[in-house]
Amino acid sequence: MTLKIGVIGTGAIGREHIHRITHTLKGARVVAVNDFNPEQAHAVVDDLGLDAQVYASGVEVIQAPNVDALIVTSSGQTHEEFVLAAIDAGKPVFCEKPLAVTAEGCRRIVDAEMQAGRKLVQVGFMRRFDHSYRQLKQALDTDTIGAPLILNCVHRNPQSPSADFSGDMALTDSCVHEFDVLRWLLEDDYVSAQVIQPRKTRLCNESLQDPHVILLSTRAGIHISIESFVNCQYGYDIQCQVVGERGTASLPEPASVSVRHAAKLSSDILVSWKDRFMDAFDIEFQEWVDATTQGQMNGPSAWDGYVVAVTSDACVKAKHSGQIEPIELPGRPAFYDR
Ligand code: NAD
Ligand code: ISE
Repeated sequence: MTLKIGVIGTGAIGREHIHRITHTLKGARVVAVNDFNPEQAHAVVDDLGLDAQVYASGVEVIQAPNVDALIVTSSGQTHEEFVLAAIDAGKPVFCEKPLAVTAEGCRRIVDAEMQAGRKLVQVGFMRRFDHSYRQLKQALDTDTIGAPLILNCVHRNPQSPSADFSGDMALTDSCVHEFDVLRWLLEDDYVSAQVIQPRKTRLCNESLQDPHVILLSTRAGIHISIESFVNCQYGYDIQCQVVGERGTASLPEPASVSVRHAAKLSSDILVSWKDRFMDAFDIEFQEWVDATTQGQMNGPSAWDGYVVAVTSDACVKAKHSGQIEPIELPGRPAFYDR
């Protein structure tokens, strides 16, 4: 069976995902698209050689009778409306992060999904599908370094990821990937957050605080430090080191040829999330297509999207209060037990 997909949002990542479904993955086909900018949607259909209809609105894509499942890759503030409409139509939906721009919005999605009585939502936290994070998790799961005590993490982008990247987006848009992948890695939840605002780089928009240091504590008492630096200039650099009782384990660096030349030893650093996580996106979507075709939903859930939103809200509060802020989560509903 071929899963027939409707895509809402044909911007940077929408186009990437349409390309991978059409040209790399198996078992799915994009049959319907929409974007706020219809010319762009038509251009994507033409450029990628799709046999797909361009609809005038996202809701029409969701309701199209030949669409089995949805991918929502429009701007973050539109996600809640489209995910709720997909749940209402009883159709599985893959939503890029953030699931919604507020924790309340994520909670409305959680409640609607539970009301529907069936898991329909997956959130685009692709790092869980990345080979290097999976290797790191295996090292922890097999108790190689003993119990984790401290995590030192780095999330650096060469420049602000978009023209509208402002205020607290380092916490609500960028570090959401750490907030998700670290609780998956540790199988733990956060209990408090503190945000430090170091000396600002001069190499970005003056109104932006960059970098940030985010300090999280978990239920088990693990201390996590995340450096977020979205204008680091030199490349796209994701690091994670776990300090355990008997040793340390670090995320493997992306493979690159090691060059010895002119009295220097060098290797490449990637510059974009598209390249750093290309394989992770492919695995994420192939697993989603396969599971959805079988009526299952196994990836990061609406509950995971909600927990991340509660965490980023606490970080925003901590940044502005200068205090250590609690992260208070209600108990996970049995509906989301794995
Ligand atoms: P983008 O601005 O390039 O594309 C967003 C598109 O959504 C635009 O084409 C815009 O016209 C369209 N749009 C806006 N409102 C709409 C509406 N109401 N209906 C239909 N289309 C609408 O942004 P992007 O970089 O592609 O990001 C899109 C989403 O993907 C964001 O939520 C972003 O956080 C997420 N993202 C995730 C990753 C990742 O690593 N997982 C990377 C980049 C972006
Ligand atoms: C972007 O939206 C992503 O999701 C990237 O993975 C992240 O590195 C970047 O900071 C975000 O803005």
